[in-house]
Amino acid sequence: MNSRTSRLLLVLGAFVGGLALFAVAVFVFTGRTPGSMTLQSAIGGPFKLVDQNAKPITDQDMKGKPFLVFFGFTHCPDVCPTTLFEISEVLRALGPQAKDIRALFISVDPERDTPAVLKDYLSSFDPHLIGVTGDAAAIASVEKAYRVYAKKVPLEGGGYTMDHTALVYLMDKEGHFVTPFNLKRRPQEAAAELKRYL
Ligand SMILES: [Cu+2]
Repeated sequence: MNSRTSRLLLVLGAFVGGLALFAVAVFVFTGRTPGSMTLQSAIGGPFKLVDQNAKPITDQDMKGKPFLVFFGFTHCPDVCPTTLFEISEVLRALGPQAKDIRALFISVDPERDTPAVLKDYLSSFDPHLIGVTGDAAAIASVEKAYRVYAKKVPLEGGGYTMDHTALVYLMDKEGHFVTPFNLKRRPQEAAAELKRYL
């Protein structure tokens, strides 16, 4: 396993560990297993950003349709393109119903990922994908809301890459977190799960 992969696993582990701790804490403090409401409200929330056409996009625009959220950056060498490809396959498997859900790719690298850069990058993937960016403060705030870890890592010889949480979040019509969305299965199966939240 290279250091990059192990770092990503660490990030994933920290996230899952954090959720488990949260669930345990709720259990200890209240003496009952957390209801869906408490876990749902732990992830997600308001945001004010812009899409790949430089149009404003907020959490209010997400109301009424379930949506997927994935945080990443266009310079990502492997995880992001793979994930966006997998999401594209699921959207394709949804057929005409792809218009009834939304899939957001939120940049953790707003310095380089301008709307124009996102638009160009996403032209390689399913057209239903929505690229999202914003100023540093707005991105930091949405990362916090989704409990996303993202950190700049300098590269030898200049430039930088980003370490980041690589989970895909499934959110329901009301914008509540449902579950991390599993893409490691047949696109038809993943699409069938999404249809249950329409
Ligand atoms: Cu990435």
